[in-house]
Amino acid sequence: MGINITDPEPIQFLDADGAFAPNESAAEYLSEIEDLTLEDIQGWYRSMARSRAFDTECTNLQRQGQLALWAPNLGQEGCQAGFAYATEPQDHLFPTYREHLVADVRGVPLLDLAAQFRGLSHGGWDVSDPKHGNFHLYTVVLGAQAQHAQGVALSMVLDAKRTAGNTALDPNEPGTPTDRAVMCFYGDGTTSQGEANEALVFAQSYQSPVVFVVQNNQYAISVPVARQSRTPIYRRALGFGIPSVQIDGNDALAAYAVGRKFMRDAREGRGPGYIEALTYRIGAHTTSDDPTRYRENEELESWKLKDPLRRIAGYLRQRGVTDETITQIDEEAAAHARTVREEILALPATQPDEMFAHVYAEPHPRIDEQRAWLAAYEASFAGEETS
Ligand SMILES: Cc1ncc(C[n+]2csc(CCOP(=O)(O)OP(=O)(O)O)c2C)c(N)n1
Ligand SMILES: [Mg+2]
Repeated sequence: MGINITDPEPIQFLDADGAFAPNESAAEYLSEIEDLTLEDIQGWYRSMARSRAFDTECTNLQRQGQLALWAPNLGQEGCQAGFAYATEPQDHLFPTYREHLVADVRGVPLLDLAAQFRGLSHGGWDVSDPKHGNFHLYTVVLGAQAQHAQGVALSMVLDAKRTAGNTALDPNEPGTPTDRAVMCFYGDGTTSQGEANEALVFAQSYQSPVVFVVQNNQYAISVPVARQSRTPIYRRALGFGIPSVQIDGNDALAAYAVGRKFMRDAREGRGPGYIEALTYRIGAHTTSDDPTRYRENEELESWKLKDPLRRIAGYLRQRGVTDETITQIDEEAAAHARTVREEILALPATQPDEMFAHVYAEPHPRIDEQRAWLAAYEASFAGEETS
């Protein structure tokens, strides 16, 4: 037995070829893109091309043993660009482990991302450094960042209240304008996690300025989204009383327009929002995964036709940007990725022993035991060729 709700069409501005053809669902967001210039959108394309070239390099570097693991974002660049550019400098962003484009836009050096996947750093980057654009650390524990994001959003409410001389936190009062807000990313599979749902309870109760962005890339590793939910994911948030919409996630304009509106609403004290972006992970879940084991080639090919880069490039061409300009942007992106590749190759080798150093402040017998085991294991290879 189903619930009788008619789902509106996912919000879309551009068709698959990049023609500007906003659908009915997009109508109320049209004003959000009024101030955008062609240069702005060309800048988005630059970020998308940069991200794709970097992603391809990192996938290859993992195959060459230079990175321990890589989580590709190939295919998800459209919504990542739109959402990244929809945020303001003072906003805070909480990623999963796949928002490489967003990290780049906010100022996190791509080398820092790669170093983490090489096993060289425990956290990644210094979030308190203003250069890193309030882009928080990658989170592999699914859904944990939803609670962190909601907590930081709630702290923004408390700060605003304190400034106004009112420290009471009353769930019955309307939201508080905060001037800044939080964007929290997670995937379709993560919407089933307890923590992701608990964060929605708190966000709604306290009208926290947080926008949850679900990149529905159709899979949680090998589990298709239909196994997570028999109804569209965006509806989950409606059950919590949180405004929620579904967008074409390969349409950067749609992500920008909706992201901008929801983030502004959050900053103005109108509470949390939830956006489901329908996209597709063209690459593997991570370099440890073989997607041919669980998805059909036809499905992959059909999504490649909706490539977000091709779509924005098509839009730019229709607005008069020349093929030469597009090619030049692509070449700059490839050159940039080669530079990062050289930097990655120059990084020091990992020191596996270091992983035990920061587990506890004090020495611990279990950790000592594991360290000793690793040392003995490594010693067992002594004298072997390691090339
Ligand atoms: C709490 C927790 N459970 C399980 C895992 C193992 N795991 C890593 S990624 C993943 C799938 C996540 O899927 P989704 O939320 O759709 O994000 P995507 O990787 O597709 O971007 C799982 C189950 C984990 N990292 N954390
Ligand atoms: Mg997924």
